[in-house]
Amino acid sequence: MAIRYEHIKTCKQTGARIGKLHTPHGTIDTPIFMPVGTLATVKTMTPEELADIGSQIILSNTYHLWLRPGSDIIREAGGLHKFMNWDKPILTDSGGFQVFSLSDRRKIEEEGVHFRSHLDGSKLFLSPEKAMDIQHDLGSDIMMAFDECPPFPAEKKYVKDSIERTTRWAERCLTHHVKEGHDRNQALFGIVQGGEYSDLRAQSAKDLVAMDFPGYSIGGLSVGEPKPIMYRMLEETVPFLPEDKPRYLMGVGSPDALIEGVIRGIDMFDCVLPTRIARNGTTMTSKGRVVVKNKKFERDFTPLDPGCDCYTCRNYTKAYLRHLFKTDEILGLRLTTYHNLYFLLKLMEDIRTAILNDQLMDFKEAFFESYGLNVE
Ligand code: PRF
Ligand code: ZN
Repeated sequence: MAIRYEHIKTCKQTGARIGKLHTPHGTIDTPIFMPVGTLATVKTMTPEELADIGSQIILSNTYHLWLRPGSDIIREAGGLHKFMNWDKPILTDSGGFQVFSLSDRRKIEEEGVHFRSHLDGSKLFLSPEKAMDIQHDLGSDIMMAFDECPPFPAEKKYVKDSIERTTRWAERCLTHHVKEGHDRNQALFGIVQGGEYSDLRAQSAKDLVAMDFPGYSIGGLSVGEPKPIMYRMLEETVPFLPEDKPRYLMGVGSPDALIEGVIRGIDMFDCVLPTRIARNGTTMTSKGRVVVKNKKFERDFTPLDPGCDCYTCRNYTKAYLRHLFKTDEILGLRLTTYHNLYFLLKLMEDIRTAILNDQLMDFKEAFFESYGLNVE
């Protein structure tokens, strides 16, 4: 077994849990947020900086790295860890979701998905076996099964056919993964789908759990549905997942959803949100979002978040950040990205401490009071 989940404690106030996930590249504390490094780089951040702010694991993408530079090149480099100089754990997504979100023309067949490259329009084909082969080349610690993420909303009949195919694909992924002999070094997660339909979520979860994956992802959420639906789907999915395996909610990273997800039993999250909004000058602070380009900061010589002790907040003012963004200076992107990641990683650390002290509900109320309830 490539990974092992060690349960540490369950919060008496909420039922949220803390644990440790042991992987081939080290142990991570859960619940955890994973910064996104789609193209083998978390945009603007060096791996040393990522480690400095407490990143324990990052996410990267099969689809993008397959196209550029090519998974053969990463294999020849000695794997993704060596290629990008990051020696802590890496999780890779399978490409399924990226094919559905980036490519307009695609055809789903039982064998796999035919689609066109979002770069040059060339014809491509991705299958469960291919998605495994690419992730074997990348050498990630945790790999994702090849799934279909239906859009929201979608007809129930469509979603039912889709989860059944996703389950068959998951079986093919597992078979190929084990046959190639990579299951001792790389852990393969199954991905629960089912749209907004509780019974389909339950069916998807049960079918995948019967295959005994070392961890389970929850996909198909945060795709445009209202947040109460996402929270209800978590409540109706998590009870079907084993207690001794990690649970990963894919593509979720707003502070409120992180807290609500942890309360519902989630251990792992990833999202481009903190890094993407940072690059257009939007930051997350203890008092809610701050848009640094705002005219009102022209002469504001105070830090972004006076309560934050990150490098950006210790050394720079809002007026300076605003100036960097107004003049398109690269340092601006680096400083806001640094702060946003620091903020979310610190939030996860505070959540873990609150669980340890059986105080996560109190923490949630205090956080929302300060951050504002109408968020993201
Ligand atoms: N499937 C995969 N990756 C994903 C998702 C999914 O459903 C989502 C949905 N939020 C984000 N990333 N494979
Ligand atoms: Zn800061």
